[in-house]
Amino acid sequence: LRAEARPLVVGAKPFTEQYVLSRIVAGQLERVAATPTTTLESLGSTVVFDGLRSGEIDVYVDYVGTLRAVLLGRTDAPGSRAEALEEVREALARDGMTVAAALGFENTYVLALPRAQAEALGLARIGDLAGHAAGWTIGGDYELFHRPEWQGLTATYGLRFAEQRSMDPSLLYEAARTGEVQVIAAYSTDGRLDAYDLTPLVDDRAALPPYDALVLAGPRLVADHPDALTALQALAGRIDAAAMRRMNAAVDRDGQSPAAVAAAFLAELAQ
Ligand code: PBE
Repeated sequence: LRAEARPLVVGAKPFTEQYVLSRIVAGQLERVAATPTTTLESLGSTVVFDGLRSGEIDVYVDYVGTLRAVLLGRTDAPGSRAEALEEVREALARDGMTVAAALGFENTYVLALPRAQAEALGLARIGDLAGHAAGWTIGGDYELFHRPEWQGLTATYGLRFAEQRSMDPSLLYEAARTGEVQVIAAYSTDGRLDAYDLTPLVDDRAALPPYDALVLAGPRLVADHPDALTALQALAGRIDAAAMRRMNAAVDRDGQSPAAVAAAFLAELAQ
């Protein structure tokens, strides 16, 4: 079998933005580079990165802060956005991987709560939670409470919640609405922050790293598929935070499929 005969494998983590972006990546590879693809979905951050490094996965989207903390084991605060990206780039290159494109937005964790509650209690910054956390439950995805960033965040602000509840990220917003949890660790590009009228609390001590979204290419794609790499590079800077939030909302609020949202994006990109 020639190397080109195996389709390129596109990976995705288990949330809406990843479903949309993996289809954008796959569509771009098929349309521009005429490369067949298959998709492996719903993988955790560690599994999908290990898959990229070992060659089981050829391309997926990850975030600078995630790569730096979870995969490179860095827990200190990065000097700047550019430095964090550079550290990640160098570490990837050592293992034959490359950053094909920075998409143009970041998706950070953001602590948020219903606006009425935030206003009633006068909460605007993460530090303002200090007097409430001991009696509150916080909801988060399946990774956050085990991640170095959570240790850093809670240490920086001296927060200890009564309970940390992990759940599918798509359930967080409803849990905040019903009061099952008092605060959630949402994603900043999620369309439901607005749809559910949630107030994001400001990380004024910069406890969280930057989370710029990167299209990562694995060793086999880098070595054997120059056309595919060029096709991915064309995505650089093409999605800002507002555009990503709109695409996420089209799925989560309006019920469109990730495939339809990706197709509409690619049609516009091709013009
Ligand atoms: N994030 C925030 C997480 C999920 C949302 C992008 C930092 C991640 O996948 O690493």
